[in-house]
Amino acid sequence: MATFQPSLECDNISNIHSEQTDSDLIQKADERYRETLPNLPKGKGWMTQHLVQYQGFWVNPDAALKNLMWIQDHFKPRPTDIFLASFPKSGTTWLKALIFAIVNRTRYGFADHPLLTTGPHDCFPFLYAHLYEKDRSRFDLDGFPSPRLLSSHIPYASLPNSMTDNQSYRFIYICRDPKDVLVSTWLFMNKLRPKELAPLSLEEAFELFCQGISPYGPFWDHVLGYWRASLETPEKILFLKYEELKKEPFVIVKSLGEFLGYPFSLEEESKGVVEEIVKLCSFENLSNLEVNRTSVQKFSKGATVDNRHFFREGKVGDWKNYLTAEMV
Ligand code: PAP
Repeated sequence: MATFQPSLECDNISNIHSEQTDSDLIQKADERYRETLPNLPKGKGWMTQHLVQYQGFWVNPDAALKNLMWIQDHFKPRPTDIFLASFPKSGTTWLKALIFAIVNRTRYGFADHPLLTTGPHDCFPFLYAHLYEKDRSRFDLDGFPSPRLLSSHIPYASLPNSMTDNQSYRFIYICRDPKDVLVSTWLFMNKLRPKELAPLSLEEAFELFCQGISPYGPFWDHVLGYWRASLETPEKILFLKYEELKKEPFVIVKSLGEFLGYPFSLEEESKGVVEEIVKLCSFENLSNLEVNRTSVQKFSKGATVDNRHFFREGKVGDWKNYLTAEMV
C-alpha cells in the first residue's frame, strides 16, 4: 500500500508559474484588495474585530478576503477537481475524511491509513488556506496530483465562472441545522478570538447570526445558493445534510462513491469496505486519534488552530443545551 506524505503529494516540477509571474500576480491581487477593502461595509467580527461584506457575504477582512479575490482572479480548476463546499461548522471535517477515504480506498489499507496519522484538513486542504502566501511550498496547488480534493466556504455566487461553467468537476455541499451551526460556530470562534477582544456572548452571537453577520453569512443565502445550483446541475453538485449523514452513513457513503465516479463494487460491499470507511471517519474514531487531539492545523498568515477544536460533540441537536425557547 502507498505511503501518504502531504508535502510529497505535490509535484513542484509541474509548477506552471515562474517566480516572477507569481510575484506579479500577488502584487496585482494586493492592489485590488487594497482598493476594494476601504469601500466595504463593516460588521462586528467573531474571530476578528470586524467582518466586511463582499458581494453580499460577510468575510474576515484579511486572509479570507484576499484569498477569495485571488481565487476569483487566478485559480485554474482542473476538470477532475473535487470540491467540498460548506458553511463553516456544517460537517466539513467529517466530509473531508469520508471523501478522502472513498477516493483513495484502493491506495491505502485501513490498518495504516493516512487518516490515522494525518488530520482531515491536511489530507483535504482548504482551497484558500495556502494560496496567497509568500511561501507556497507546503501545498502547491498546481503541483497537486489529480483528482485534487479542495474545500472552501466560498458562497456559490462568489465562485469564479471558471469553477461553475464547466460540467466535469464535482461539488459536494454539506449543510446542517442552523441552530447547531450557530452553537458550534460560537464555541469555536470564542476559543480562537484574540484575548484583546471581549468574548462574544451567546445572545450577541445569536443576533449577529440572525442578521446574517457571521463568517460567510447570511446562512440561508449560502445554503440556498448551492441548493438552487444543485437542482440545476444535479450531476455536478451533490447536496448533503449533516443530519442525514448521521442517520444513514452507509447509504450516503455509497451514493458519494457513485457521484464522485468511484462506485463501490459488489465485492467491496460484501467485504465491508463501506463499513470500514464509515468507522474510520466516525467522530469517535477521529476525535480520539493522537493527531487530532494534539497537533496543530496551519492556515494562511501563520494562523494556527489546534486540530482538537474541529472535534467537539459531533451530535445532532446539541443546540438544546444552549438556546432559549425564544431563540429557537
Ligand atoms: P469547519 O467549517 O471549521 O471546518 P466543520 O468540520 O464544518 O468545521 O464543523 C465542525 C463540527 O463538525 C463540530 O460540531 P460540534 O461543534 O457541534 O461538535 C464537530 O464536532 C463536528 N465533527 C467533526 N468531525 C466529525 C465527525 N467525524 N462526525 C460527526 N461530526 C463531526
